[in-house]
Amino acid sequence: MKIGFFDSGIGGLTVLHQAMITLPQEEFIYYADTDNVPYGTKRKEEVLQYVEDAVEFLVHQDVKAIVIACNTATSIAIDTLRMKYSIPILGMEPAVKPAVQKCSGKRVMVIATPITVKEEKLRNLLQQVDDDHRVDLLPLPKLVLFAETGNFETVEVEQYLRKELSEYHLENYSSLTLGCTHFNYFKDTFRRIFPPSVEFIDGSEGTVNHLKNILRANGMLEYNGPDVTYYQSGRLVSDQKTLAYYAKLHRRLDTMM
Ligand code: DGN
Repeated sequence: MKIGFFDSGIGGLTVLHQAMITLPQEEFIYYADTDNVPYGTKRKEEVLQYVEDAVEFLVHQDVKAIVIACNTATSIAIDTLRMKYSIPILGMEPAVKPAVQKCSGKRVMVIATPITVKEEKLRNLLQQVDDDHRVDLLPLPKLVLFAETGNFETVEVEQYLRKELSEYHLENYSSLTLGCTHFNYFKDTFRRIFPPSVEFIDGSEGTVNHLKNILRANGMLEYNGPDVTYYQSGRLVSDQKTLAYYAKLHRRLDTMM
């Protein structure tokens, strides 16, 4: 069975990319809601409806798990989706906790869409992990559209970011948390703007590792996907019984790691 990935546009591809590296045996379906991108500046109720429609579509493709590879959609819809469906539904979360843990007395900047910044989900997370009020939240509403129009490494993008960041003393920050999956496309531009000591943190790896753990715990990891072709003494193995046996061995090895 396949794993469904969803985002308003190309942002979630950055998470899918990570998943393809970590889970090379799996098959994926990627759903981009290109008719309705961007979400981050729309009304909450409207976004909830778009997300519910997309997830319904993926569920009908008979996926075994869904990754909401969008922080904005996660903030608004994850609780509703989890109540509605029994398959694992994973979301994104700005990686604030690791950022605060390793800030060594400096400040932490979190950038995201306006919805993610405003939503209760992020506020609750900050209450749990940001006792010393080290985190600054900055909405960057234009970046998603820049990404969707292929505007990545341009003067316009750099000027926009420099202007939005002009009020901040960037040398006071230990890290920049990318709280929107679209923002990964601008890492090179951020690198030019931020001092070299500022670390960039994004949530893709955390979400994908979580996905792997959930699939493993439910016995749903693939071991005989299209990427492995087996031979026995030069003969292609194509009979289902042997392939199933190899898959069983992989599963066994996996529990031993
Ligand atoms: N990629 C989405 C996120 O992580 O928040 C942005 C969605 C949008 O359309 N603004």
